[in-house]
Amino acid sequence: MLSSLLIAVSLAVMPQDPAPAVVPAQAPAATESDIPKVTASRIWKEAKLRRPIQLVQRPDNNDLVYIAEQSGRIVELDRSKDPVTTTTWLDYRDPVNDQFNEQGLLSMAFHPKFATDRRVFLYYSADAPMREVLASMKVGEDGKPDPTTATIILEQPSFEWNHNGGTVLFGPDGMLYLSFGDGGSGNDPWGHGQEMATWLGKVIRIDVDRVEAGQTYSVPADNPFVGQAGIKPEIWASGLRNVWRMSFDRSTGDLWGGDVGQNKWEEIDLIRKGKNYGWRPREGRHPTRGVKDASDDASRFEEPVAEYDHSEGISVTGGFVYRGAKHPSMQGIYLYGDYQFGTVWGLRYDTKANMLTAAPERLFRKRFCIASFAELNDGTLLMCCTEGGADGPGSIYELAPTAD
Ligand SMILES: [Ca+2]
Repeated sequence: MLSSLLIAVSLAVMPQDPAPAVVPAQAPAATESDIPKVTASRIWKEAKLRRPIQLVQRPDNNDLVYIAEQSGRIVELDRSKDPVTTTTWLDYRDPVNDQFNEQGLLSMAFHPKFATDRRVFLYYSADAPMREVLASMKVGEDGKPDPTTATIILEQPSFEWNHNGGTVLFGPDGMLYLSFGDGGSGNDPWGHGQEMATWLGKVIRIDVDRVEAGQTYSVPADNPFVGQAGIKPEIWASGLRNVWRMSFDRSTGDLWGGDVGQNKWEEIDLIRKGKNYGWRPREGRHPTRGVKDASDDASRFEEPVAEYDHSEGISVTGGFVYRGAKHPSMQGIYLYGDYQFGTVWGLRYDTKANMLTAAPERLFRKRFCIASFAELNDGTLLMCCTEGGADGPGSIYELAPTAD
């Protein structure tokens, strides 16, 4: 996320990419946009937060929300109280390594059947050796995670401090999905995005419910590359640089992701089974230079749903499709933003016809850093932000149309 700026600066000496723009596979529909004006209002001002990087709600409780702070602390917020109350739900700052600004506790997810399966899943950076960890922990009778039940499901060694992904979440199929960055540095020097023998630069899909003795997960039989030599069978989609945030559309089941760009293009992708999203031969809809690959062969790659260049933002934060009942005019709109610029856009996309039905529209730009969007059980969309730059205090905002 935020290090896009650092990367962009550190790579300023590299030859600039003169790649010509290619025509998008599907041009935006030429209809008048029906995307309403949307604004963000701060909520829960009493909550004292530091670098909130994700907010999730328990599937079985509408009052309690959980806010993951990058340091490794998780805050439980009771929104049924007025004013809201917060308590430290888990202090995992010791196992979590947040030395550099893309490291830390990066994502969390409750088991979708949390009422009966009391596991919470954490994705975080660890040190010595530097690696990313997916772990689970049981929530005890006292309602808090019990660190003595922590189980490491998988680990991925880090090549660099940056591009660590990642979002952990469950699909409507009950499977666990996790996004890995390309291993870091800049311009994917190891070629991980296209290398199918690594999880780096991929979204993976695993089953944490049907697990044989001695294992921590199983590979679903319908994963796209099961049984293919030289390919990690956990891989669901490839050619991704650093999907910081992704989400499922609760209505259609589509997986949406924001793939953070190098120094030119930020992209929104519909992440589909077995598809290749082009990194590093391509950034957004554009071929890159300096790769031994058919970089102008767009047919091998899945094009983004939307993209924007670095005059409009430098680090995309994937959002959610709004499916709440409260704001009919926002229904079906995919909202996403830019971490560094604080801009939020909305678009509509027909995922069956594979075309935009409302081109990306800039809804607002505010002076905060958008670390994440969040979806409550009732479909309400929120944002986790830091004020006054990346190190400012954390705040939660609610997204709503200015008029319904
Ligand atoms: Ca791409």
